Amino acid sequence: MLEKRKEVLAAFLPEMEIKEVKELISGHINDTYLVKTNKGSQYVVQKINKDVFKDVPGLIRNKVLVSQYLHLQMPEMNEKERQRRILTFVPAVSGVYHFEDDQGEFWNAMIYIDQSQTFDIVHDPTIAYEGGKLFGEFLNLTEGFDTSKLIESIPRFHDMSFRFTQFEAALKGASADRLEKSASEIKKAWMLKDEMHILQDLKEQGKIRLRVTHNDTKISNALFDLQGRGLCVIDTDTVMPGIVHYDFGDAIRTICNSAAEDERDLERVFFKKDLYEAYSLGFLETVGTSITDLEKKYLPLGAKTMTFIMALRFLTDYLNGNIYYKTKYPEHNLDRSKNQFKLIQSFSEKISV
Ligand code: GN1
Ligand code: MG
Repeated sequence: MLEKRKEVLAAFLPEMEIKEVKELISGHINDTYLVKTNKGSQYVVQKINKDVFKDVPGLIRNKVLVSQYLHLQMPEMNEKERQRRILTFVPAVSGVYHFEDDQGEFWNAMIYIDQSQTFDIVHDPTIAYEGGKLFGEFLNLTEGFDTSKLIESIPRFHDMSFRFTQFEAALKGASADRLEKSASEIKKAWMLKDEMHILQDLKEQGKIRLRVTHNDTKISNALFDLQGRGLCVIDTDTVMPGIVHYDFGDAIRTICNSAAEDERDLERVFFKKDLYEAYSLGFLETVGTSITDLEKKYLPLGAKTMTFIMALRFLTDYLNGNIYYKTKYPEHNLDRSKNQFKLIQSFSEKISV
């Protein structure tokens, strides 16, 4: 627990008295804490998972560079306002933005944005619309950022060929029991393979361009104010070069699911078209002219592809014996995968790609 890690707190918040440290249960990868000081200021302090991210200082540099760039894109606001709209990282006393502890773990810190809320499940089209505006704005404002300044925090993160290679390796190593329990999902993965390569082919042919993308735009990575207006895009660990379809698609995957990503009762999992329309409206409003007609045409396929890639990754992790995502029970990843395949089926009944 972070409260016992005085050296971490001292690295980011020297000479501050800590009043409270609370773990924030969010995400499948990192350990995240809310730290309150006696002076009333609040911070998020995070240990970044170094098994998942091989170059954590590089990842933190990515996040800081993109945040600083975004701050420059909103000159009309004062600093306090900007700190509610854009993540603001706190440097360690050493002057860099990461701290390496004596166990070789890496930490980073940022200003906590209070008076805010997140959603795991969306019911209200206004929230979908506001979420669309927020992620569209992120893409629009980062359009001019030079992607050669960014490292790939996870190489080939949304690369379909790579994810299939991992899947095939997992199939070879999986136990008979796991293979049997996931037989139906394995079949579905193979059936969709060609279609799921279309966007990657367009990218590789240079028809869809690389730009800064967030790459983890699940709706719980969007902060809203208490009135439900979009506030800030958070969890920028995976900002790196990508295509707009990754961000559009991952948001749709999570907003338009009637249930949570790991809901086991598949009767309750279906695609909500009204939320799709509301999100798309907001997204197109703010992404503006930073996307081309061709990119626009392929947005629905982006939604299907991103839902698929998560289904495939959850399935792969299940076959591997749950080594990547945090899980609460042995079949958790398989349930997530089934859920995502069900969502694809329901999506396909309602949206043509
Ligand atoms: C992971 O850590 P978190 O929960 O923000 C994953 C995403 C998946 C997501 C599924 C680095 O994100 O790619 O979409 O779980 N992040 C990484 O909920 O693998
Ligand atoms: Mg994340």
